[in-house]
Amino acid sequence: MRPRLYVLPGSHPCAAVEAALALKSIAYDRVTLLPISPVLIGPLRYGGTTVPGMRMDGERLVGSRTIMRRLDALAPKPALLPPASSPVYAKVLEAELWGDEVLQSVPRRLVDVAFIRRPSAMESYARGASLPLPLGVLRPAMPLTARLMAIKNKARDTAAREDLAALPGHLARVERWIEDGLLGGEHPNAADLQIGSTIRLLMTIGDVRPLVASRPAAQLARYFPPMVGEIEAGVLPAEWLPQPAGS
Ligand SMILES: N[C@@H](CCC(=O)N[C@@H](CS)C(=O)NCC(=O)O)C(=O)O
Repeated sequence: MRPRLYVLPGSHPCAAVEAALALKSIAYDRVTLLPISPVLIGPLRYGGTTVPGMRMDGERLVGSRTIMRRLDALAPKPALLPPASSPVYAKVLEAELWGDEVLQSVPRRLVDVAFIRRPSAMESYARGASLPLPLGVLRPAMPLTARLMAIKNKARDTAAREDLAALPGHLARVERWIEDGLLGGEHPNAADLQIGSTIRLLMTIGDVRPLVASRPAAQLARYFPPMVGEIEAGVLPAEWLPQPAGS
């Protein structure tokens, strides 16, 4: 049976899983949910309250890393992890975990605080998505949706400012892994997909793009098609932004 993948428009862990499915040439059905709805729909459909979620025969899977492991078992080639006997196996898992538990939340919070300031930008991330309701129906609810998303993700202004201050350090960590050959290879591993999907999303935020695009870490976005969605520069307060490297 074809796996059924549950996603949200613009979701970066969903993009990571979709890239893995494409690499492994696994055909699947995508179900696009509306923001906030996974809390209600997810437990029944795939056993969790966040996306990505997956249903395969009777099996329910939730979480990008869990799904990646399952995809490697389902279609071992190309492998998303080095062999367990390899000295870098544990390091790739460590980078993937950090990408999931630390870096992934950064653009989530930044996008949320930006959407509160510019709810109309939400629409751009849904371009081309097969939504359960027409955009015209959803549009009036976007300001409230932005607030609910921010509450769910604990995306307060203070947290967003801390994220921006920490971003150069996060990118430096990614770049050390690239230098060590752990990330950025010709064939992406699970950590490349986890971190690369986050870097790609960061670069859709116009105020953040200059902090990322000129950095070696930006190359990890190349494992993905260009992303739809854009929050124009000037939405985040200028005083929140660290200076781009080299300026
Ligand atoms: N770290 C987990 C969590 C994923 C997560 O929080 N996904 C967000 C979308 S990027 C979500 O489901 N949000 C629920 C909502 O916005 O309603 C993973 O990689 O699967």
